[in-house]
Amino acid sequence: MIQFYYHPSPNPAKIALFLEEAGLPYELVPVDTRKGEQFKPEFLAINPNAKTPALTDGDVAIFDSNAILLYLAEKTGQFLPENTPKARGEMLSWLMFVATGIGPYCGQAVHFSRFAPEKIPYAINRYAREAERHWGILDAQLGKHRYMLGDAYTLIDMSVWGWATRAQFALGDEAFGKLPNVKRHLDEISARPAAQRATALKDKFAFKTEFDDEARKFLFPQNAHLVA
Ligand SMILES: N[C@@H](CCC(=O)N[C@@H](CS)C(=O)NCC(=O)O)C(=O)O
Repeated sequence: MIQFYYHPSPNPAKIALFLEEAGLPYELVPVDTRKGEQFKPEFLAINPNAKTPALTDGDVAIFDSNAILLYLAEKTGQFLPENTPKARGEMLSWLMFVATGIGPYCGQAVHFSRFAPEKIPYAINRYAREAERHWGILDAQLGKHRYMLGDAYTLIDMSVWGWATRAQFALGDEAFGKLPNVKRHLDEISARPAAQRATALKDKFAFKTEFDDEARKFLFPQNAHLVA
């Protein structure tokens, strides 16, 4: 039985969607990152990076959302493009683009605009503009095709969906005005029954919602030495 280490945030959402789409049986294991559960030794043994999502499958332990998506797609043979060098090249390019562009730049855009104790215009501008630029590239791709790789719904669409659900939080309420194709793609996927089940997982546990000093200590441990 797969064990899925979960927190209701964008990267775990991708895996929730895949598991629900594929109909794979799994046990949901909550990791309340605002309470520091990502630093428990038993979780670090699965993900030394101390972040969600992670997954175990028998003797397999795998972390990083896009690696997990590829693992599950290869395991099930589902939501993959055709097995040609051209199609695999495109798939890997977009998978890494979401992993290294969309996720980190959205994360830092949110951090500097909403959570950083000092409002630093240079950092806010740098990450907001780069996040917008990355989303613009996805919007252009989705302007050419219904889905990221063409006519078929694949793991890349799931990877994009995880972050598209939070695009307005990262880029501001007006974000979709400039991203009509991303919005159309988000709405279509969010209406799928599997996406609704994936979204509902957050209600299975009482995750901490307060963003208090304890949460800040666990989410931003690198700042401990800055506090007077
Ligand atoms: N590259 C990782 C990033 C994982 C990540 O940043 N996860 C966030 C939730 S979306 C998290 O667990 N944050 C808690 C923390 O940073 O302590 C992935 O794609 O899985």
